[in-house]
Amino acid sequence: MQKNIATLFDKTRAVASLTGDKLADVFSKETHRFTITGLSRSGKSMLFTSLITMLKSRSEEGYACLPLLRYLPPSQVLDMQIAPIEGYKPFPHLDNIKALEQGIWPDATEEAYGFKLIVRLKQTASLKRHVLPHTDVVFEFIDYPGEWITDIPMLSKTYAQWSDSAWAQLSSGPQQYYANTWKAVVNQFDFEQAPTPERITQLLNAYRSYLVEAKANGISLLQPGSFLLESSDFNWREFGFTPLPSSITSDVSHPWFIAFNKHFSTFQTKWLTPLKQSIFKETDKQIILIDLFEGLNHSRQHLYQLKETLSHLADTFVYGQSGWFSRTILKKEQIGRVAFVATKADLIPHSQRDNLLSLLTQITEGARARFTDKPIQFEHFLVSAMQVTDEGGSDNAIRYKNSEGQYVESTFEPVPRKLKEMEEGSHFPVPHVTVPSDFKARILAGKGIDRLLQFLLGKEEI
Ligand SMILES: Nc1nc2c(ncn2[C@@H]2O[C@H](COP(=O)(O)OP(=O)(O)OP(=O)(O)O)[C@@H](O)[C@H]2O)c(=O)[nH]1
Ligand SMILES: [Mg+2]
Repeated sequence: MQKNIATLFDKTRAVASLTGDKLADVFSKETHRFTITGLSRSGKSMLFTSLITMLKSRSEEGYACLPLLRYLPPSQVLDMQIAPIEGYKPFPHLDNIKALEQGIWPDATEEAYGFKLIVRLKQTASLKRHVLPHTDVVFEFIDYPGEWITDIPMLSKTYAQWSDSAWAQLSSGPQQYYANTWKAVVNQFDFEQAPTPERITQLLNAYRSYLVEAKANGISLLQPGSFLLESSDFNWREFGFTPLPSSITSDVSHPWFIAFNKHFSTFQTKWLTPLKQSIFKETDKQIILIDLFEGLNHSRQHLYQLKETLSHLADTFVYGQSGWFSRTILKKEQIGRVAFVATKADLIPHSQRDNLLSLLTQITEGARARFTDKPIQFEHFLVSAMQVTDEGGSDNAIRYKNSEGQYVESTFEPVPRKLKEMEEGSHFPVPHVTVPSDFKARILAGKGIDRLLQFLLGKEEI
């Protein structure tokens, strides 16, 4: 471990040479926009925090900490700046670093943040079509609460369709075990009484309790995810709704149907439509972060449920960003590229990485199958925003500080390569790691971010 970190700090590390042509090719577009997509807790904010830390360290301290990033060699870069994006709150990088300094992980995201990375490049002969002495390349990144993404598919449904599908969904899979109280409330609820604000609140609170409990137990497809956030821009306390039994959703004259149908429509027009336009709009590349450890930690059924969620969101990942698909792929006749990234890969020993990658490939199967006839190329890879763990005494072991602050070593059974290899009723215990005090060096030692950047830059050779 020590050795790896030392290598990273070696300023003399050779950076592969670069010709101006390659550079012009990579930066033919001046602004690249990335919405790194991911369910709640998938690791978006930590990835952004690490990315900014790495880039700052690279530009301010001169460390070539992204050695594979050969398209942005320090000799070519005059300056790198992180700047806010108009209309977005600035990404709370310093708050996140302060939290890490105190040994705690950054807070879950509750609203949208943006930042842009402006890379000022030296002009080279082959870039002489530019008159200016330098070229600015702007990368825009948007961070948002993961709970928002699960709601986008609700845009294409009517209230009755959504309600019926939500009801079926909460009655199946591992989530059914958390839905019993909610169902009991509905069974006893008197829908003959008018839907007054008080009664709506009563029903809404019961449904929200289900969402909160299911989320705490590793369930990912929870709609509306926006209702899980305390401080939401959508006023769910006033315009909330819940699924209703099909005997009510099939009766368009039922007062409860009328009330919830109206609220659902407000949710679509006032919240989801602008959300899709501002956050899930066109981007240059699709990167989807996936946390496999929550599922591994719970059960095989949880992983199946995650697979179903990703398949359900496939349209949001690709077609939902229709601008991206039509502009980048159809018009330019390019191959679209979507990267599925398993995060927190430092939580398993190095020897298990291949197994994790194989499992990731199976988890994304359903999502990919939705696009078999489309010109989209999928890639899978593993990333750690921070290399929290160290290698253990054997191939199957890692060392880390546990929640009591003790430095411990854990030996792991192999990560299942396929879902069917995971036995019914078994689970794969994931270590509870704490933020280490040398977190900055461990951010710089994070794995896979350079490959991810390479992917963002659109080069084949990653
Ligand atoms: N070991 C390890 N843990 C990580 C890493 N990245 C994130 N985590 C853990 O995962 C948690 C969630 O990460 P976030 O980056 O906050 O996730 P998010 O996608 O922004 O989540 P929301 O804001 O809720 O949508 C963190 O609090 C850490 O506990 C990593 O690289 N390694
Ligand atoms: Mg976040």
